[in-house]
Amino acid sequence: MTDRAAQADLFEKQASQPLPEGIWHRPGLFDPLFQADLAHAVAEIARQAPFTHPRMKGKGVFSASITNSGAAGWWSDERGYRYEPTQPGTTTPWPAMPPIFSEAVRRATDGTPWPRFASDACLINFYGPGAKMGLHQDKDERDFSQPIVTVSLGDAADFLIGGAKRADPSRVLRVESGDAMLMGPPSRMLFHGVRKVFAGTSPIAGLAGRYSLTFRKAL
Ligand SMILES: O=C(O)CCC(=O)C(=O)O
Repeated sequence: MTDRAAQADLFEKQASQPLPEGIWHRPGLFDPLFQADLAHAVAEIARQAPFTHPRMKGKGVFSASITNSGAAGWWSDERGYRYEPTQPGTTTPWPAMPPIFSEAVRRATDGTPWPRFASDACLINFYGPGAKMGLHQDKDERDFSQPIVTVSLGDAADFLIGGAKRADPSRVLRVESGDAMLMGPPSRMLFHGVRKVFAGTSPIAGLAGRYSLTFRKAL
């Protein structure tokens, strides 16, 4: 068996295993109309706070481009990772979270252990051709008892769920437009990333690529 076939075989076996406690994958939670409305809301945010490829602390830039909405926006440059109350280099706040974002979070957390999750920061990643995100932990927030809620829009992607250490084995989960994904305790600090985005699979008219809306309690 080739390495690639062995990996595909492993991923297929993993797909039938239960997810770690605290990880909730809610496929198809949002219908096509709601997805289109979310995508419009993202376009409006991007009009006020354009997508950019953030710089890494070391060399290089992220392959996904980002913008933010809410009281605080996640940012990265030579000073490192952090949340910023205004768009970097300006005194302009990030665009406020539109009501449809709060509604998405409400629906995503309904029936989970975190029904009252109140997000103050939405990081929006855009994955164009070839973009991905390496394994990392989300640790720039103050309260790790709060979950991370991610909504996928556009192209499907392979999401990686690793362990508590970067070198731990990871499993892959296919996420599609309209899915919600929650990472809460005891899995809040697991390494995770995006291995591949499947270009051309977006069901949303006018969206070529993938948005992930990552709601967090940052402050
Ligand atoms: O795009 C995704 O689904 C994951 C995004 C992510 O891990 C992050 O922004 O930290």
